[in-house]
Amino acid sequence: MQQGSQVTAKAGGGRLIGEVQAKRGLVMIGAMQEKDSKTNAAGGQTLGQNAYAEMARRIKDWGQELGFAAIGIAGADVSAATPRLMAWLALGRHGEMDYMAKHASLRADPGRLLPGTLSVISARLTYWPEAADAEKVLADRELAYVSRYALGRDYHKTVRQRLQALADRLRGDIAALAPAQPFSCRVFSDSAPVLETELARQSGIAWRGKHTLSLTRGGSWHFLGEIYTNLPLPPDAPIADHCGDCRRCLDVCPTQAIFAPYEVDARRCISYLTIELQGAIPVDLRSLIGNRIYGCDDCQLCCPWNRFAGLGDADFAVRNGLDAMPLAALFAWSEEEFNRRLAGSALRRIGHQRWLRNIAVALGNAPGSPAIVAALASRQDDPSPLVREHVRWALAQHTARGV
Ligand code: B12
Ligand code: SF4
Ligand code: SF4
Repeated sequence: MQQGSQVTAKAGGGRLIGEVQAKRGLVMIGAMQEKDSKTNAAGGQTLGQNAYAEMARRIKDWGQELGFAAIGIAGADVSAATPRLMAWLALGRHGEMDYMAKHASLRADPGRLLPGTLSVISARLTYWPEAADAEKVLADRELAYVSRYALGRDYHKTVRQRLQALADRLRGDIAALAPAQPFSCRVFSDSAPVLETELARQSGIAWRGKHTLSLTRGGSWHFLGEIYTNLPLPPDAPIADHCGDCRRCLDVCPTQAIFAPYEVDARRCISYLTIELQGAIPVDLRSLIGNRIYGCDDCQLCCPWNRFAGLGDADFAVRNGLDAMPLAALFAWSEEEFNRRLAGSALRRIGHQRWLRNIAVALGNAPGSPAIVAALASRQDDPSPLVREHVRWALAQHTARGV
């Protein structure tokens, strides 16, 4: 918690310092600019290479002030990764995530998503919260395991708000340095067809782990976000991959969703089954889900690089005691309670019905105490056929075990 608070204090308190530094930077750049500027067709001044290099340095400083763990710059060409994306889609590994296939061409070409994009500012925001020990919660089958990224505030909004603040500073910088320079930008965090991991890799803020997630020497407990812009910023170099011979993430995955290094079949991933899948969870995978009711962290919990991870941003601090709640208590939440308690949380995205579906599966995997069986029995006549079917399956597990 302490470390997380420090990050936020820096993000807030740094804003003033940042403004002073930014103004100071403008004076220096203004002086430099005479040497490093061009006149465009309209007769206005635009920036030269050195000025863009200086600007890239300022963007990284502002990013740090806003609480980002790292900022890097990539070009707008992701063609190295697109054949694998297309192959993954062709093999149907995206399952029901139609948006992955529907917007593949936009994902494959940043210039189609935002015309004129020349550079991508890629950012990492860390989230590991101070919470109950993850391994202990996973081992206690009466408790619900919620992925550590989803215990606090919904990251989509938080990351984009911070990136927007960064984009606003950039806009101010451009307006002061070269008012004739046309400026366009858009911010994203898991909110549009963007190949985020590939851009993070290219920008040098992470390498791609064998679990396919972005990874650093400080671990993988971070979110990614981007600013697409028409500015020709100088790209950073990718960093080396440090997975080496390790294959722990492949070996621990409960459903063998990582069936080869860098190959995830989403249809088997617990994150997909508990968050993305709309309908029934395939019966053969239910017992492998254990007590994970929203997402899964196993391929990251086992990763040696996460031993070096510190606490993340305070915005992702645990809410509602969700880090170690009894399954039976969560199963009793009415729809009104679910919506009220989870306002502002990513969990709310799945809706009450799928929430109950997931908890029913976990209760079916829990030890057969009378309290667990009674909790399940209380929803035998739930109005939702989806919930009823999962409750029936869960009760049958207990019957088969002789409870
Ligand atoms: C769809 C999606 C999912 C799907 C599919 C996951 C997947 N691995 O593709 C599901 C629902 C399963 C999922 C789960 C999770 N997700 Co997700 N997901 C996404 C999303 C929206 C798109 C990812 C994507 O494009 N997948 C398609 C595949 C084809 O692309 P790819 O993984 O980049 O790599 C492929 C190729 O490019 C190729 N490849 C590329 N380079 C190289 C290099 C070499 C050498 C090789 C061999 C191959 C190779 O290999 C793959 C083909 O199989 C991104 C956000 C975004 N817009 O990018 C978040 C994102 C990747 N997810 C995120 C998170 C946090 C998760 C979970 C950890 C959540 C959880 N705790 O439950 C899990 C982790 C599961 C896992 N091991 O991937 C974060 C990751 C942050 C981080 N540290 O990396 C992201 C970036 C969202 C964000 N903005 O923060 N996710
Ligand atoms: S999130 Fe869980 S199920 Fe998905 S790939 Fe990682 S370990 Fe496997
Ligand atoms: S567990 Fe090992 S192979 Fe998997 S991402 Fe971490 S270092 Fe790489």
